[in-house]
Amino acid sequence: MADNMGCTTSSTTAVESPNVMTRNAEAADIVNEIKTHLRNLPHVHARTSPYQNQNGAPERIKLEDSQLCWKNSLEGYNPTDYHASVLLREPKFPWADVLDPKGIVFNALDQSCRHDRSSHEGVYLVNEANRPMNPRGRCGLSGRGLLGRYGPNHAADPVVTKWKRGTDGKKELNQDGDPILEFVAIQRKDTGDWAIPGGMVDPGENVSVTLKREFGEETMASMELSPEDQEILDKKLTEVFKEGIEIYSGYVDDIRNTDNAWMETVCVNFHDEEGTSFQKFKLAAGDDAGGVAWLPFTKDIQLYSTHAIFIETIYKMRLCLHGKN
Ligand code: RP5
Repeated sequence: MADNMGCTTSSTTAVESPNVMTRNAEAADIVNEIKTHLRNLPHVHARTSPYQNQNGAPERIKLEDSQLCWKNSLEGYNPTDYHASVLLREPKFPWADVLDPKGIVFNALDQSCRHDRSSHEGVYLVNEANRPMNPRGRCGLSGRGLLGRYGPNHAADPVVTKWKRGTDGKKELNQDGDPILEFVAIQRKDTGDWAIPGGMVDPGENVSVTLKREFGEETMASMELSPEDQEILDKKLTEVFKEGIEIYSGYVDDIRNTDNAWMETVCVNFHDEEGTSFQKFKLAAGDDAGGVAWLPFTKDIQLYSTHAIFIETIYKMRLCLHGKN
């Protein structure tokens, strides 16, 4: 795989034919496009009201696209300051900041809690009250909402894919004559949406570990297994998660975002081209998930936050890399 796609090094071909190289370059372009697209897209989910679509939750100030940018002053903008009660409980949860952020150093790795306060988006603004400012602009609500950390709250999204195959092992085709991509999805308990089985990066944790851990917990109920079975599962996952392609790293338009706290993710695709390894996975919804399934990607698929854009990119990239055979 081409390095500029963020791929792990492949152990296979040493010399690639021109045809393969062209396809790799095209696939890299598809992946680069998503970043540009998402960077320029005004956030929408982060403006839905009431907060998290929950009855009784605070209302956000209604904002037009043209009113998001911090550089343009917005007279009378005085949003509700909201921190979910779970964040204010004593003793503090290790994953949550204290209410007053004045001692916190942003845009850097915070050694005190091993939380990375730097952003995939570059340096973000911090206001005079030492509150970080959402890199996509206003959300109509200040505070942290349901998010534990001021500034970026880092997640990782593993997208496990394979081609849909019939009982004869051949790829099934859609109406356009293209193969159908299936991915492992979970149904979120909080919103009921189907989503990529992603989750938060633990303090000091390497993203590659988060990807594997979250997939195990959410789609294989790894937390309910005995320590011996957990070890066996971990070995299996390490094997299939050896090679992935990074699709995106950056801001996520999540309904929990506020003016001062937001989600960011690293989305990585792990693909089973031959349909031999992931087939053996026994899916079982973990604690956080209401359901788990292999879902086929369709153009009109509705998923949590920007997850449908990630899957669409992966579909285009995989078609490009492997053709229609
Ligand atoms: C989304 O929230 C990310 O893309 C990731 O899928 C998810 C992480 O939050 P939890 O699932 O841990 O709530 O923004």
